[in-house]
Amino acid sequence: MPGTRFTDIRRFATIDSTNRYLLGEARAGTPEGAVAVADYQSAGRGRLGRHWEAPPGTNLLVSVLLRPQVTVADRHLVPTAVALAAVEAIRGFGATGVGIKWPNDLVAPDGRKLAGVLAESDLGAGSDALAAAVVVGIGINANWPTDADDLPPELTGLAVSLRQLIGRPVDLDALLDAFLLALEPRVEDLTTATGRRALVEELTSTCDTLGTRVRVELPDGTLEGDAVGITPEGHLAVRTPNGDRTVVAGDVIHLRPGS
Ligand code: BT5
Repeated sequence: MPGTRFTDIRRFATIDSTNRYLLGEARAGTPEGAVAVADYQSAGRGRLGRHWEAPPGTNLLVSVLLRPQVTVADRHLVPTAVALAAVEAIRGFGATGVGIKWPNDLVAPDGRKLAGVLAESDLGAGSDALAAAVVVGIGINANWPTDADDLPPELTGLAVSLRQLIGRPVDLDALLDAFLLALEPRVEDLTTATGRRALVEELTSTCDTLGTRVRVELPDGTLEGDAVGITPEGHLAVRTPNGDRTVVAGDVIHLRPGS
């Protein structure tokens, strides 16, 4: 994509996972900016060992290789930058009301999932944390599902496509271009304190989680409360009967509007 760092775009008809591929490339020293796009993934990865589904040729399945100059503490903003870029691209196609379910899912106004983001790091041996690679993949449901009957039982009522939201088929190349163009300035933002503040502000204004009652699955248990804010670091503030808690990472479930 001219005018961006994303000039090395590698296209695959079929691959196991664009994230897996780019992590291998990162270890081999491929510079920042490499992009992998697939028509089909035979082992598309979600978080925590889950799977990402998309029939061949229907959706945007893309990963980018970044070597962000951020400290480990700010690394969670890398997938945030990707999610925000995807929101801008999707809005450019005319979809309204698309928001982010903290931290990185894109959801329609009714809560159905439109896109998911997976960041994987390669800190490497002896890791110079500042130079380490991060591969961020995103699956955007562009043309699948076409309608509510089109989904396997486990995704029924949970997934939605851009095509369903705007009522017309989506050109995947145009969506990829719009996404990479929107991503470039946000990757730049990662490198300065002002830029990172802008990303957190944008996340705050785009985040559907705020004001809802949430259940958060944490590594050491479950937390339930009202999502009341995004901290300056981009973490989720949750008000519980036992006081306010800051969630740095976790799986969030929206229960209902907050009390
Ligand atoms: C995610 O995981 O949402 C991250 C998905 C990242 C996929 C991209 S595609 C390009 C790149 N290469 C990869 O191999 N992966 C990345 P998570 O939050 O764990 O959500 C996974 C869950 O979402 C699954 O367990 C299903 O319940 C659901 N799911 C699977 N496919 C879906 C789809 N197309 N739309 C909506 N939900 C889906």
